[in-house]
Amino acid sequence: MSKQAIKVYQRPAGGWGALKSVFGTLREQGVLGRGVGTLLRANQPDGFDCPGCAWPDKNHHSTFEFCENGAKAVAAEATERRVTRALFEQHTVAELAAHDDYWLEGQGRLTEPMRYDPATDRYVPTSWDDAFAAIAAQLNALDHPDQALFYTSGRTSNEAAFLYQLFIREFGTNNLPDCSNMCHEPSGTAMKEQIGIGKGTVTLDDFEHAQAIFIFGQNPGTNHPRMLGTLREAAKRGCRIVAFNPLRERGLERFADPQSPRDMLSAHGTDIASNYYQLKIGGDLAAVTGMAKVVLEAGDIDTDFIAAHTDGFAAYRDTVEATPWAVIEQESGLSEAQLREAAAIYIASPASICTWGMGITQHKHSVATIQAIVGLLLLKGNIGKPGAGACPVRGHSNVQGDRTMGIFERPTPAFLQKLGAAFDFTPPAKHGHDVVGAIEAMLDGSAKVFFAMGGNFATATPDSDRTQQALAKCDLTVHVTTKLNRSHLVHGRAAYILPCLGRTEIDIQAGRAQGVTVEDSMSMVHISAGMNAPASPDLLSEPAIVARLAVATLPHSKTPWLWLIEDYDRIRDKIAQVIDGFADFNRRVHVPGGFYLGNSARERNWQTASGKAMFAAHPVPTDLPIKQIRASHAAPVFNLMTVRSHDQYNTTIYGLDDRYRGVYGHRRVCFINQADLARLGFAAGQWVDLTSLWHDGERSAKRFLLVEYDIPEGCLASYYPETNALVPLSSMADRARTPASKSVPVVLSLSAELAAA
Ligand SMILES: Nc1nc2c(c(=O)[nH]1)N[C@H]1C(S)=C(S)[C@@H](COP(=O)(O)OP(=O)(O)OC[C@H]3O[C@@H](n4cnc5c(=O)[nH]c(N)nc54)[C@H](O)[C@@H]3O)O[C@H]1N2
Ligand SMILES: Nc1nc2c(c(=O)[nH]1)N[C@H]1C(S)=C(S)[C@@H](COP(=O)(O)OP(=O)(O)OC[C@H]3O[C@@H](n4cnc5c(=O)[nH]c(N)nc54)[C@H](O)[C@@H]3O)O[C@H]1N2
Ligand SMILES: [Mo]
Repeated sequence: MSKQAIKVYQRPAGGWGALKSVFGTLREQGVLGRGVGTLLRANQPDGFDCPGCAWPDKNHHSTFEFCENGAKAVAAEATERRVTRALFEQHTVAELAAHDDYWLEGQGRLTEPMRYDPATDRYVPTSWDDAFAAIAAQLNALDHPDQALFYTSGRTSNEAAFLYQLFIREFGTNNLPDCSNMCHEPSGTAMKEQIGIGKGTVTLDDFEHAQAIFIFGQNPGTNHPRMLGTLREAAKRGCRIVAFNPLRERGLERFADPQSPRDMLSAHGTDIASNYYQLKIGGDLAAVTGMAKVVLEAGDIDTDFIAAHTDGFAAYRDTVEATPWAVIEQESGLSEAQLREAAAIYIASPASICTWGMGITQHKHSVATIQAIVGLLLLKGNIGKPGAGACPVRGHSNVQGDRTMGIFERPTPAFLQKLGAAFDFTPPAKHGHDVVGAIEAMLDGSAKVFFAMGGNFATATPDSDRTQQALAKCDLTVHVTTKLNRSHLVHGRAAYILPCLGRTEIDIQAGRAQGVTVEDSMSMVHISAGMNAPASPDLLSEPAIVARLAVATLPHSKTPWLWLIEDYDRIRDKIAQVIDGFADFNRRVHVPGGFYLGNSARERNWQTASGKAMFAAHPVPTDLPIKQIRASHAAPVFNLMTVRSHDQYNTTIYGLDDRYRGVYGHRRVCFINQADLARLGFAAGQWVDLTSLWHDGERSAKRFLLVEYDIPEGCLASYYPETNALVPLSSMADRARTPASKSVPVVLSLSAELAAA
């Protein structure tokens, strides 16, 4: 280990460190000059939507909003580096697969369609027409359309997503797994049932009026850096910000806004969280139950709201009141005094927002936890009034829009009916596979074709070894993509790489530049138009790829596919016909700043089974898998959460540092509490293997550097995706089926070669 591998970061999030990092990235991608120009067009009314996160921006026409990680996402797409046929001539697929993901990403943008040639184990150039004809022939040769799976990652535009789901349903299946299945699926499941809509109820304006903001299981300093600007403004006007997180994430502690001279001149920045609770992994349901107990005890509830707008209150109250403090303290890892303090802030605040991220959704009990958070909000009528509401902070920049467009394996009959009527066909009614179901279907041979619109399925999904076996069993794998990644190398018998335009690039159809649309985390829909020349003249746009594949696959389709993509306004007119909330889409989206889709719960219009908002009674679970496994094991079993470092975008690795957590030059690290190190007789700086324990067997991931860290005892943190091999396929959220990648039961052992040395 080099001396500089671990070094405590003293500075605030943002600030000079962020500026330095942006210019380093632009230089590395060879786009220092053009890159700055490109960045200045991010999130501007005539520019493109930042391909980073889904955090909204003020009316989409503010001054340039600085964000280090958005800049990295833009630079990665606008890079000067290119993958040409030469790379594939030089390397067999087996040789490419021997490189790590950082190297694959570093090769740059793909430039022409490629076909896998089994005779030479190489990808070889092919024409678009040949590729579409061959893929269509294989799709049409299946015994049933349900033997094909069509994955979507959340960068895909509304227009592409709408055409894609239409193509898939005309083809005859609802097998539409998407990245949301691994992400905010529990938020949708919980909120749809409870308040009648699976989306956040707040807008950015609410953050200007909230008196308290509670942030659960989210690391905005890295994953939604523009949220820090919003939080900084809130903190400065006296809003209380309360964080629940096993780690002390720097961005939640303090932030220096690069646009504020005062922040930049101070070594400290602006304080963000006034209260920081380092709870145990998975302890949020217990913590929120504790807070609700205090609120109920104080009687400080909105009885008018509860009477008029909710049901289930009595059973909820009984469940909360019956939960003993001993259980709450034990399961949350926080003291009664700490939870009373947090509850006092909630009680004193006339308008509160709760936000959450993957620290909440990727657990077995995630749906119950989210319903408990929303329950806490309902107690004081904190939904549907200014400055208050529920805010699941989405990941990918258009993951929410893709769902709105029908990327969903369980569509409602009403949606299918409208889609069928608009395009004169009968969509399939049978529900399709989600991500975990798709992997199982490939493993058991019932699915034979895997098609991906973006993403990196082989690496992003749980149980990497089994997922990769699953993909390798397919007859055909196809990836629409911008960059080379592992999923292209873990391929079926036949395989295609179809390179597409990115969001920063000009998309010309029938001689005219086209714009696409996206929906952010707060239901704002706006237009996005690229301004860079395409990375290669041989790229097609995602809508064009879908349309041409549809023409090749569906000879009897009544949809005018090629006419639709000549002018994306035509696609939007169809969206307006099918999707609720999109009436007059073209006119509304061309207004600078776009438009708000609206949110029924925000209007206190509860589209639930009972017509009211629902209090859900969820006892604090005391029998989670980690507990059962601990009970049957002699060695200390840890609860591992798999998180993002500062230098990655999901499976895309930008660099090897995690600056705010003080890690440099390493990704295979394991954060551990000092007392646990002592208990194991291990020391920081040693290398360990991680073995996860599950009822169907053990899984291991080798060689992680132990880093002593301020994390609760019994808890560990490591980076995703290096640890995905440890996540059992069957370990997932109840009801939402999201892989439980924030609670993996593991044991540690010293790495073999080093133990011997
Ligand atoms: N730069 C960058 N931006 C991104 C992404 C990226 O990879 N890079 N990914 C995008 C995507 S798809 C998504 S979904 C979002 C993800 O954004 P986040 O939700 O912030 O993602 P994670 O890094 O997984 O961080 C989870 C946080 O939850 C905490 N945590 C873990 N377990 C628990 C728990 O049980 N309880 C509590 N209270 N906290 C817990 C962790 O310490 C960590 O701070 O970001 C999006 N934006
Ligand atoms: N252990 C563990 N596993 C996790 C998570 C975790 O926290 N822990 N998080 C989960 C979450 S929240 C998510 S969202 C998933 C993410 O899963 P995915 O969305 O499948 O993965 P990404 O890494 O975001 O996909 C990156 C790839 O997308 C392609 N790409 C980039 N831009 C474009 C574009 O404009 N068009 C097209 N067609 N392709 C493009 C590039 O080839 C790039 O390599 O991972 C999940 N997996
Ligand atoms: Mo995500």
